[in-house]
Amino acid sequence: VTRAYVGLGSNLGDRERFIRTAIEHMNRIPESSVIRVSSLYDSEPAGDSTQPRYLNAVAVLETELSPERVLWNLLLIEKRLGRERVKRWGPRQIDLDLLFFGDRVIEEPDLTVPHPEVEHRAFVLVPMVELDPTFVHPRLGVTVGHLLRERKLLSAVRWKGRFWY
Ligand code: A4P
Ligand code: MG
Repeated sequence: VTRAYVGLGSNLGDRERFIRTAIEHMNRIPESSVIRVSSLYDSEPAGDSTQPRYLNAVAVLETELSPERVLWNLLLIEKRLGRERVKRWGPRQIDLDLLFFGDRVIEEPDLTVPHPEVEHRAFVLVPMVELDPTFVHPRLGVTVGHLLRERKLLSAVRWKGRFWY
């Protein structure tokens, strides 16, 4: 069994509801279960800064599936929740990113793990540190706690309360 970390983001409509529904769907992925969810964080949009603010969280998924299979299931959930893919880094009801898959490093055409933006994003690092500050980024070889301190990204996210799961 592997611990996968999944980043959830929403910046259209009822953001909290999209995140909650996505977690429920994730818990129904075969041979997998959501064991923890971070708090919710309100964050400045990265990429296109004219889009609305995001609500972000990170969930821990324990799974027996392969990383490819987990990603496939995440993409299916995005589709079910009616995500319209307009543009890269643009607004969306729900975006699910496979941030980490245990200590695996994967470079495939359709799957890069750890997610390549992890170390630049407070809305990923802050919830990761909340879940486990000692988690080691397998490509960079340092903990997420270290990355967050070193990169001084904290100002870009606001704590929005615990996620009751
Ligand atoms: N893909 C490859 N590796 C992965 C991975 N580790 N996790 C491929 C998920 N997908 C991965 O993704 C396009 C393709 O990436 C997938 O089909 C998969 O095969 P996408 O979700 O359709 O495209 P995207 O999300 O628009 O682009 P991208 O590059 O994935 O962007 P990000 O990194 O997901 O960023 N600002 C704030 N504050 N909060 C956010 O959550 N999110 C984004 C999206 C931009 N700005 C944000 C936030
Ligand atoms: Mg994405």
